[in-house]
Amino acid sequence: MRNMRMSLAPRRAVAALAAVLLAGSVAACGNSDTGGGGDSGNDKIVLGFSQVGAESGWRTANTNSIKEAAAEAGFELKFDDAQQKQENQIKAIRNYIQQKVDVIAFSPVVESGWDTVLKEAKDAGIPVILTDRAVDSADKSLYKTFLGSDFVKEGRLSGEWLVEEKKAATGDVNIVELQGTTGSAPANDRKQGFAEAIAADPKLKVIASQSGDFTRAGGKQVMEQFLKAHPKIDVLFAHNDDMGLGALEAITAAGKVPGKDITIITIDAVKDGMQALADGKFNFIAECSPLLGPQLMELAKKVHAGEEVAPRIETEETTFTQEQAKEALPNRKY
Ligand code: GZL
Repeated sequence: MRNMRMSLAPRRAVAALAAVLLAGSVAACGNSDTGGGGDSGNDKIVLGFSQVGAESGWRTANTNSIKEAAAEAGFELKFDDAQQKQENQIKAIRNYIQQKVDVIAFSPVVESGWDTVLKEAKDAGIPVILTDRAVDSADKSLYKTFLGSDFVKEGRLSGEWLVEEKKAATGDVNIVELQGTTGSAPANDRKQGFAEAIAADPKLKVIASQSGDFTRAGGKQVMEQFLKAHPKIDVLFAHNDDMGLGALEAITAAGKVPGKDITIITIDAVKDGMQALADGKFNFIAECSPLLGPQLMELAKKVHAGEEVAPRIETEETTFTQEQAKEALPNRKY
């Protein structure tokens, strides 16, 4: 009998050990900081991303950075292009909530109108990360963090360069401004920063300011209107390279020399903009980095694991003159 018991005992011990190991492995899978998988059932972190659209070279570089970084991090990425429409972004975020993704990230096309859908995500227990653009929600608990640029600083650096560039000018310096998408954080903030900086010199006057929606077509169309309405334009301040590049076509068609007859300042520093700067068609660019992918994935891992993250993480950026663009161009990643 004892032998029987003895013969039974090892089997029971093995069964008990197997049960413990099995329980441990299940627990590890469910709680691992890289586990998750939402409804997809796999153990990858599932990130739902709503992108503004594909309106500019900056946006294309930003999308590439996010997709490449998600693949590198082993995430399952659900990606939606909202074609610059807020209702499409809200629809995408609601889809991600229904699919029970692990983390939601998005670049809000405009600052306002997000509280309802962000509260739905919060009630569903899904952390949200803002990338690139900010929202004006008073309730900061609706998202975990903001990763992106200081747009006011980009506008301010642009204005400060112009103040220095035109300090010896006599008489009024007439400026036209191509604003980004109406209601967007970069448009609001760049306009604010630029205006604050040029207030240092009363000669510098913004005689016209209108949205070109961050696109080349928009920049060309609005610049054509500016040129028809204003015989003396000394400076163009465009909130992004793409609108500046569109404006180049209108300026040359009007028989003026860009970079000489009209001083051109833009923001982003994407390859085509840097080429125009190196070629002397632009005069100054304030950089706005689109390469947010790797930092976004690190943040997504942390918020998914329930770790605290800083409420705002700003990207490192610089500025370029024509000479600096010539030096930097060969090594530009985007
Ligand atoms: C800025 C980004 C802006 C770029 C534009 O972070 O939101 O949107 O400056 C892009 O080129 O369209």
